[in-house]
Amino acid sequence: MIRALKVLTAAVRRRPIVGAVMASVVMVASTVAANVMAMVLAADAGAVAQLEPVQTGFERPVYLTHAGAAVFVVEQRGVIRRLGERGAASVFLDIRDRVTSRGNEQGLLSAAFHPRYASNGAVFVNYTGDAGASIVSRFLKRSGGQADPESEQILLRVEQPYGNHNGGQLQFGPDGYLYIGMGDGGAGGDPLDAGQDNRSLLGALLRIDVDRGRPYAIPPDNPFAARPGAGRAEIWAYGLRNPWRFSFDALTGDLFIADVGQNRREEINWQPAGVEGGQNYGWRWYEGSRCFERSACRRPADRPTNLTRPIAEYAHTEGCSVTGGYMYRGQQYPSLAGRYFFGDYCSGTIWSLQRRGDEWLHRVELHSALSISSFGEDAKGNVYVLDLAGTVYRLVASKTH
Ligand SMILES: [Ca+2]
Repeated sequence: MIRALKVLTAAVRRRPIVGAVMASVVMVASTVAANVMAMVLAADAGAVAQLEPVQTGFERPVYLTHAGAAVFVVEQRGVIRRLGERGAASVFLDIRDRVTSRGNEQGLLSAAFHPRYASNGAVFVNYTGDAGASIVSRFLKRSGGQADPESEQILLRVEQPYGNHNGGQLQFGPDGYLYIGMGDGGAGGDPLDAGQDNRSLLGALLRIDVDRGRPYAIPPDNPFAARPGAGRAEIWAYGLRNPWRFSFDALTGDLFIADVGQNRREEINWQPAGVEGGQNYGWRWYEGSRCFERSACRRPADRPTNLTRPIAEYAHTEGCSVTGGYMYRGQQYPSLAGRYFFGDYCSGTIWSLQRRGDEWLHRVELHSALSISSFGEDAKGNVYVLDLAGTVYRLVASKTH
């Protein structure tokens, strides 16, 4: 049984090229304190997932990804290790000499293997460099199978005015372009208005072509590619606060962006495959579906009209920092199929979202004691859950399924 949901119908904005398709927004958060208490005690009836430990002993693992059958774990201080191997033998890349990880949200934050990694050996990383800047670099594999720390080519350097909200996710989209999540620059309340300022690369999802140009090219259909006065050409979507984790559905190419909230709401945004870019996800006008600053809501004439609302959100009674996950597309556990799993760093709760027609149904899948730093996916579609304390888990079907 799915708990009673407050379902709001809202338009998920698509550009005219794909038509105005209506979808629904499912409000994840319960407003009833009694429901919140019940959720702490047990997962919702019918929950399908549980956690199986895979390997422990990692130092602040913050991301997991794969290249073919090989699975890699990113450690925040600046090391990428192969899952399944121990000690020095596991080290794939060590760039601690250039990674700053003083702040909780700084460090080596993710990696993405080129879609043709098997032939070109290129792996891309996002880390905090000197002066706290966000750096996106490419490294190349050596003949021994490890990445060469001396092969670094910096593609992008974005100065960060504060230590927090560095985004950090890299993903190759189904279009072959590299997507880069950028936070709003930090502090609180987006003092730079970076989310809505498209002259800034902060507070946005960027999209670049790493196969052309030096060091990269702008995809010609990026929303501001032909309108340089309207915004930076790298921007694909904006209005984001700290999109710590986003992912593509391995089957459909749909994009899920989890945006970390400030005071009240955590949210999941959804961008169906094939839509044009330029989505405005609302920050700092909105935090989830709520006005962030009351004064902004009193000036409706100033409010942008092009906002894309989240498909799901929850209140800070249920967590404090959303960690985006993955749509399960593995073959091994049919009961998990078609569910997007995500969690909360503070509460350890893991939810799933499932699309039914125009609605997104949600369910609490389990309550963990983990500090969920990230989810990850391998080539078989297995979904992993990372505990910042050092252990990698795999999502498996619960014994009753
Ligand atoms: Ca938003």
